[in-house]
Amino acid sequence: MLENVSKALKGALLTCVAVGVAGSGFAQSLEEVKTQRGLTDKDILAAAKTYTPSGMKDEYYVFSSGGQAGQVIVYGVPSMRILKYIGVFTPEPWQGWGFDKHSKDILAQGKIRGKEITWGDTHHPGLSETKGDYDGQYLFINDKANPRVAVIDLKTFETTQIVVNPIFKSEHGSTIVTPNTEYVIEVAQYAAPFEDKYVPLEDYNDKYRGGVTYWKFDRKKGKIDIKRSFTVELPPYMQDVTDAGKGPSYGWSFTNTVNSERYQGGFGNGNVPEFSKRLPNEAGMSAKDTDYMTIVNWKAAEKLFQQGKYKKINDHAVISMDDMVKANALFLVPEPKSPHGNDVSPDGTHIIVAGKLDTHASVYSWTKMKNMIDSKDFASTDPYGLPILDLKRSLARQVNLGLGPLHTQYGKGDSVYTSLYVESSIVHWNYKTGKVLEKMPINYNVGHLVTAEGDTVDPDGKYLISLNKLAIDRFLGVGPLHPQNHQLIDIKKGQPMQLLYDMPLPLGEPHYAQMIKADKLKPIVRYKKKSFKHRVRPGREKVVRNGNNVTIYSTAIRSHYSPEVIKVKVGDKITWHMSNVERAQDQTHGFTVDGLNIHGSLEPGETSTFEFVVDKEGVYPFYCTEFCSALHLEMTGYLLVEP
Ligand code: K7E
Ligand code: CUA
Repeated sequence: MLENVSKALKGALLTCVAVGVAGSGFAQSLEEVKTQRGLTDKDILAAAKTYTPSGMKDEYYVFSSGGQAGQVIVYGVPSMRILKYIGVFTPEPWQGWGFDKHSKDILAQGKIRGKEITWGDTHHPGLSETKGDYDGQYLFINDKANPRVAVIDLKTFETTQIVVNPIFKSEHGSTIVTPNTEYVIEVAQYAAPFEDKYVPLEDYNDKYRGGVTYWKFDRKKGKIDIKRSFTVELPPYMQDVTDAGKGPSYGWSFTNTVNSERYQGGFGNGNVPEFSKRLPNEAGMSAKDTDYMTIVNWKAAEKLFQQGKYKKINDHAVISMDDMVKANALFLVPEPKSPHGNDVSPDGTHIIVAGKLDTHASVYSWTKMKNMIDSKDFASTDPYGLPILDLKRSLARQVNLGLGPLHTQYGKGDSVYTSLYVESSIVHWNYKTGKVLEKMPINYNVGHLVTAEGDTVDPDGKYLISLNKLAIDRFLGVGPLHPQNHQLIDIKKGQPMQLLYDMPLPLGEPHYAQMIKADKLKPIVRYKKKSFKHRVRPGREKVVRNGNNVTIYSTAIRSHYSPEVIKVKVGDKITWHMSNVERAQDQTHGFTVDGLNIHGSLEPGETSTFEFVVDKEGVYPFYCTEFCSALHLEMTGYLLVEP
């Protein structure tokens, strides 16, 4: 330890030299800085482990949900430097996301029952996988509030598709990918009728439903193939966090299921008769000692789909519970009260479930459960005919971890880390022996955890991030709404966990994140010009009028637009194609026209299109919004609108 500290001190000293003003030597000695700022050796060590000098790059990318911001946050580890907010469900002006035709069209894919939705509640980003390993090609993200999933292309870090779930009214256990990204899994949360119609709560048991949707991913096209996707109908319980099986459990998915009481806010039809009608949901929904894990054989469901054994609801294929049960492909196993986290081990042999209201984590053995499934050895069935496996005989072990265990992440070997929401701690334990190894307090109230490559078949260990809900006293005050706090923790094997860094996140409430080796990603630095249908070549700029329709073909390059003066008439329908004809890396030009709610961010090689009608005569300056050169202010022009 001491040796490490002195090494780190030396590293930090070297850094001091590097940042010192040339010729002036040390501004201050390391000892002076330590004294002045009240830092300990441990602090200096933590700093040296995260400090990333200018030009040095991070080892990992983190893709974090942006929560209610409806976006994805990208940052680097170990520096914790934010790299990007990817506009997904919410317009993002800097990127022009939601302000040009292309991005408006993608956002319009996310309309729900005809209504435009300009926010989202993103929870679980899912990186595409090949053989159970992150492959760095695509990222998926869900919207819990407005049941949708989005596809992000990691070559451009741009959202390329939004798919609305046609039958769910909310969702949560999404987006989970199967080991070869065959499917992107989306799971309903609050039971509701699949059809878009009113059904009284009295019919809850019969007509309200949960479900799990398997969105077929076409990797070549980089798109979800809606026609080859299907939903497995589930009882009107509340389905929750989900994980995909791998190795011996490949072909299966596992979903936590709460409110097996089917309680409905005290107005219900007597599903929990011992409760008076005045009890709130939180009591009625957690009345029973156990809930369920829902086990789905998606390979078998895929077969039923291919055989046409489904009915169409809102033009979407739904496989019935009955058909799934008949195909020996749908099961339940009890879980301790109000389970939340549900995490399949890297080798696919175990599933760790943590129930918020139980101090234990339950380690389920897939071998045991599969044996019971194969020999049709069931303890009972639920009211919908789903076979229920015996709880005790499904468990490998239960381990007492502490108060409010939530989510588990896998480290190296048999090491796992579980967040304890109520205790505000992280517990490190061995899921194969059940031994608790270490507990570490965090600040404060952790939700999910993320480890390096944690959801792959071969996690890296190394780093753990605690995705904390509260920050309370950790940062400078910014009013009653505090930032979230992502705490980076060193979990290198054989050493005690060490807190390295607190990062305030002032965007959304991130729920889950995934951490991927940086060298797996191959982002581009310029667009292939040919990929844009309306590309404008230098020298071919023009304005074409066809009746009331005016099409403008223009280019942008340092430091001018062509053309610079454009005359149109009031009421003209304008289609404005703009190509950034730069080759140089990072030479972005912006584009906006006064008062029309238009904004483009044109990266090198990119063509964007803006469509609008000017319904008032006048003089409309347009200009480049990105400080692109010394003559950036001069990158401007006039749109003259004649009466
Ligand atoms: Cu626990 Cu949406 Cu995964 Cu929040 S969820 S923490
Ligand atoms: Cu182009 Cu400023």
